[in-house]
Amino acid sequence: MSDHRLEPGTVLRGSLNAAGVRVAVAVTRWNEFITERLLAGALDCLAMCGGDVAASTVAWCPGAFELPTVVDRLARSGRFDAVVVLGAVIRGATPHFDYVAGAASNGIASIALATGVPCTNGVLTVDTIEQAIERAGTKAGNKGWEAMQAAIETATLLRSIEGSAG
Ligand code: INI
Repeated sequence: MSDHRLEPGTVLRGSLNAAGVRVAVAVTRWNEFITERLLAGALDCLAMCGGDVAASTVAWCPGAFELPTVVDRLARSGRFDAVVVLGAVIRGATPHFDYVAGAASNGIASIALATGVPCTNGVLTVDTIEQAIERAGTKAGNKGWEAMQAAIETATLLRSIEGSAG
């Protein structure tokens, strides 16, 4: 029996219903003062979307440079529908920032494409600690929350595509 749902004109959307969505979070110990708030925001979002916080996996990584290695292992494990990646890279006086931030974001994007597992980017790249604080649950929202929301929406969208394939 053919399935018509991926024919031209099809509109598919993800949802923010996290019931049954298996999530892992990779988070850095570097700038933990910030990243613990990103993690709290992410788990708060998961709970508000009906996800199982107690069943989710949280992997604490040394720094943002190590995130891709850990994210790759989590994504390839087959145990997760999405991996949420959290960190904070704060610019210093040397080019180190650019190498660390670039390695993290390029790595996350490559892993998501290579594995087909949504890996969402909640790694702050900012010039100052104040900018990090603003994005970790104060006046500019919480990027951990946003990364979890994107993970749930993308994972459920992929399910909907798979459920639509004839
Ligand atoms: N790691 C971060 O996660 N954030 C930073 O701001 C940072 N700075 O500024 O250096 C940082 N460096 C450590 C890096 O991620 C690695 O852990 C380290 O280079 C060892 O590989």
